[in-house]
Amino acid sequence: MCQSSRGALIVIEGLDRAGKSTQHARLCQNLESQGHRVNRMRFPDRTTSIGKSIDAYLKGESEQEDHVVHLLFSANRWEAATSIRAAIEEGITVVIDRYYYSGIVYSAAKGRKDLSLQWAREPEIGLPRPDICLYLDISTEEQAKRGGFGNEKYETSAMQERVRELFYKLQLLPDGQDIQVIDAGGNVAGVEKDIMERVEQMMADTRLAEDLRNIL
Ligand code: NYM
Ligand code: MG
Repeated sequence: MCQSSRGALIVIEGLDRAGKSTQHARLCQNLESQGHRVNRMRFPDRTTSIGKSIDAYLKGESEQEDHVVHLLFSANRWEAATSIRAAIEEGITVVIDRYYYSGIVYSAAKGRKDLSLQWAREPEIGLPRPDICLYLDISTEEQAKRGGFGNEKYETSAMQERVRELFYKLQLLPDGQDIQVIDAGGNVAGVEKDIMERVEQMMADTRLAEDLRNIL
């Protein structure tokens, strides 16, 4: 596959237990076997000092006011923004497990009037915009079948149902242009193929747009 001059920014999103980590790993391997240079990332990045505060919050080891934790998640992306941009400009494809879509939706799913989708979007403005966001959709019943939830904050069926509704609502807002829904209820290989087809289509469209820009 011929590479476009800049790398792509690809995001995998979805509910907890949707199979994001598996599909993230497979997509990265598939792109590498096609000759792409790939950087793997995930948010929250729990290794930084901001990430460590988020980790403690998610594990219930510390309390945070809802707006504060929202801003910590956002800051955790901003601290990586320069390196994401640099990688893309160097021709490296960056594949991220969760990004600002989760950021917006999980915070808004708390149901506070003073923490709307719109409010939650504001601190994310200016972060590198993905070429594609693949939203892995599974029903909350399927999610429960996959071994239930862990012990982290947000891992309750009531919260996950609100998150799923808001992922749908987000698709009607401007960020929705970047989101493609993947039915992640099927087998791993089928989901992997669906994802690969969408990514290849996106890359072909990007190359076409670049070629056109070069001609005009
Ligand atoms: N989460 C993740 C947020 O609430 N806001 C964010 O900005 C991001 C990136 O963190 N339940 C939530 C969603 C998950 C939790 O993520 C931990 P993971 O991918 O399960 O480690
Ligand atoms: Mg999780």
